[in-house]
Amino acid sequence: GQEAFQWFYEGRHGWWEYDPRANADLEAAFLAGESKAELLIAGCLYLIDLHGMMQYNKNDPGKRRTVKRDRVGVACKGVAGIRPA
Ligand code: V3L
Repeated sequence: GQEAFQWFYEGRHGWWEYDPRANADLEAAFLAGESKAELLIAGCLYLIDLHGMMQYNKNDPGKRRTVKRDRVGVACKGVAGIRPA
């Protein structure tokens, strides 16, 4: 079927959706079979390990977050730090 997928990163007690542009970049890299993607998010460079399913802050790789690819519409905290109104 035509399932749609969304990428999420870990917050405190829940998941945040990546913003639409970052999500599109991650999905394209994933579908191309790439092992990693680099994203510039709010002036910060992040490495996303698409096999290990982990996001690393390139300025401080100790700052890492679990990521997941899940169905569009699953429960989450909001989009890229913005909670629903
Ligand atoms: N997209 C947007 N902002 C991000 C991302 C991302 N992929 N990764 C990190 N940040 P770090 P709670 C998050 C932000 O990992 O209450 C949430 O979006 C990150 O924002 O050390 O813990 C919320 O805005 C953080 O502010 O590089 O669930 C906020 O945390 C900053 O970059 C609180 O969320 C440093 O993260």
